[in-house]
Amino acid sequence: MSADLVIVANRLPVDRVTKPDGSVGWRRSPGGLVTAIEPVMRANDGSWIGWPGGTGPDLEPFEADGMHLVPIGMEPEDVSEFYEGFANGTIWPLYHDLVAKPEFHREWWDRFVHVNRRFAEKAAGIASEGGTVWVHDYQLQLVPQMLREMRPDLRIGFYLHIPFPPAELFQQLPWRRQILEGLLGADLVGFQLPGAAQNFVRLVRQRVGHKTHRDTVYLPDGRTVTAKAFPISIDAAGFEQLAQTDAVADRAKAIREALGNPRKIFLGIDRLDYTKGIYARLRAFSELIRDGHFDVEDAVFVQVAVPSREQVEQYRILRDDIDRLVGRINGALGRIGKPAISYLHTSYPREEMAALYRAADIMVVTPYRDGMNLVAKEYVACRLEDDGALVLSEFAGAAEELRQAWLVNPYDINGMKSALLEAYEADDKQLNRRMKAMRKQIRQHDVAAWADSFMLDLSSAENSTHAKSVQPAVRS
Ligand code: GDG
Repeated sequence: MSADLVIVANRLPVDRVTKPDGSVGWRRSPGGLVTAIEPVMRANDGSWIGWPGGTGPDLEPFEADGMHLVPIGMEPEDVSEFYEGFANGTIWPLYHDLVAKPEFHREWWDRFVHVNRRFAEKAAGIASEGGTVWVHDYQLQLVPQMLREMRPDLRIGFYLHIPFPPAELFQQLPWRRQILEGLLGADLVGFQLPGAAQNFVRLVRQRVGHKTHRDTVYLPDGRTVTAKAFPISIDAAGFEQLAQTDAVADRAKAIREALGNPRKIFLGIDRLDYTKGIYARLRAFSELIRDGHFDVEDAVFVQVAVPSREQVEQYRILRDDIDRLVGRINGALGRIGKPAISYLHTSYPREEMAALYRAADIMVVTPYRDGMNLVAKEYVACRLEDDGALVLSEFAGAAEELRQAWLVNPYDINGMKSALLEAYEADDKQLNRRMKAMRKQIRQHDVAAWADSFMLDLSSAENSTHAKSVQPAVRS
């Protein structure tokens, strides 16, 4: 079986579930990436290569939700050295402005090379002659070059979902040249923001010595590589429809009631990750209560922290730090039945997320660095009445589009306090004006537009002599 379009991502778009009778099944994972890519996959009869989670040998390819899925198995050492090690202990903090200290271990790097090669070999084995392969994210930055060496006939695209750091930070990486060369195997390298694409081109010029002009890199063999921004988005219409359902509206009301119908509900929803700035935002909120700007009868902060990367030490430390902070704040400021912070360390179905977005008056998104941040966009899409306030970090990619949010520097606690208070006190007219503008932006730049524009640019890449063109997605 060969495919004209192959998606290669660290994870498959489904999660393994054990049914009540003990048999194993697959459930589509809720992420935005699946929604984004699915229509293009269908239009091209594509295949998706990825890790199904857990450990064990490669399983047989299978169909799920109408998609052809090709699992890559991982050994325990792959998980600890490739996934938790090099991907999440080296690259992740390095690419997020060193919010945590990256660790550099040679054995992690060796494993990273080994696992990237297995992904590349799998893709080389199933892509049709002249087909297109779209590789995703920081775990697989070596795949484009490996794949090009195996299959020069392919058109290869790469998209980085997280930030790409400035040269001053990237420089630290002992394997900086190999990563740059890995990415240069692609015809098109996509980033969230123009600044990231510029960082990449500058590094290629300085470190690899290739000629560059604006967004184009000229390789000695005559090939060119384009580096460009494609800001990712959400299925805006899908979220809007979901938010409109009676079930979600009823649930939003029930949430408000369960919280004691406070005047204002603040909300944070994040993977429990040290880049997301959860600690500082909870401190800022609690100080507003302590300083007497409002009290726990008026306002509550609902913080959903979705469990993430729990085997990585820095994530365990973060979890303990947040647990302690929430305990301290609630102990000092809460009253019986009225905590200042309602803290939930769990994940929820999409419907519950939409209900939380509808229930919340002030959405607080304060990462120290974030590629885009889809939660901010989802909140905006769910505000059917054009009300509600968004407090958003300047350092989230989304801040480049959502200019009408209350933009904050997450390192500046006093600045965050002022913004939270302004959002709390804003009148309906002001909220309405800001939210209307943000909703228009999200509607016009949804995830379908993102995927289409990437595929369009990729299909016009001129390098691969035999490459076939890929069909854009057919959408209703
Ligand atoms: C990376 C980059 C970039 C979260 N909790 C639940 C749940 N979610 C969904 C949200 C949202 C997604 O997960 C999270 O996306 P973010 O963009 O906020 O953050 P990362 O996970 O760090 O994503 C980021 C993104 O890739 C895309 O390129 O924007 O910068 O770091 O869609 O709704 N969904 C459900 N239950 C949960 O409990 N169903």
